[in-house]
Amino acid sequence: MGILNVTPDSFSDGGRYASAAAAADRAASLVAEGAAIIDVGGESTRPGAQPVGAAEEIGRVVPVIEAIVARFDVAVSIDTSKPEVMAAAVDAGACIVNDVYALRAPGGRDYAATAGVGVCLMHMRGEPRTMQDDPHYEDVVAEVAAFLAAERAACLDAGIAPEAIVLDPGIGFGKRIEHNFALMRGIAALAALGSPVLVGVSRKSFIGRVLGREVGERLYGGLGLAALTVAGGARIVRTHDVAPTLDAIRMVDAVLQGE
Ligand code: 7PM
Repeated sequence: MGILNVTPDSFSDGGRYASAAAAADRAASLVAEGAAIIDVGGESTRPGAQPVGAAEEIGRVVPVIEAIVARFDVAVSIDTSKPEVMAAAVDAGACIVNDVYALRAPGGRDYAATAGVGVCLMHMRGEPRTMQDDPHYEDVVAEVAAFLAAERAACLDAGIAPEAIVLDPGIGFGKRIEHNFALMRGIAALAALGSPVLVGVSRKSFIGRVLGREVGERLYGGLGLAALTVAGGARIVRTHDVAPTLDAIRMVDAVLQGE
């Protein structure tokens, strides 16, 4: 899953791809590198970020999604928590909803069930503005697994198909570094819940903390984590750097498959 930020304040590539045409060019690169999914996001989920209105978010993402689906045979996911943005994005051609609130907003699950789209359910403790304020867990893997199992069950109850659901531990979302580490060691417990697991580690701050690297210098650290998590059972990796990530996980896959 290649990341395409269309936020003016995005930390890594949003500001530079503010227009729909430029964003579609960036999408072309992600597709050429081998992305199966392009994850389009119009609201920053960075810790401390201010929320964006639905109309503003729709205005950012819809032209980009339309341009991508017109040009490329690739799945588009919409990174949003607002049902009205989900609907506008799906009307524009998105087929997956990637929601850091796991469809908990009123109408979110019902919308996804009716639209028949894929859903990524991510664990987050708190909300982006405050989630990194002193998060605590007794057993982070067990608590995240219990949350994802409950949200998955709620989606099934709402009529979302089991094969439409992906689960995500939400690395960096309301977690200390030791929580992120435990979750990356514990992917198998999440994969055991019965849905494919997605992980997002690309360029995240804990890589910078361990290695002493700025955001543009975290690729190799992220590749190590992509390999680790795929070896642990993750099936989808959300990344800014598709080509190197695909090489890393294809090698892991080749070894584990024995061919
Ligand atoms: C600042 C801090 C800006 C963190 C952006 C981020 C995930 C996601 C994000 C993830 C899923 C980033 C994050 N991370 N969606 N959206 N899983 N499903 O590094 O880990 O891209 S935003």
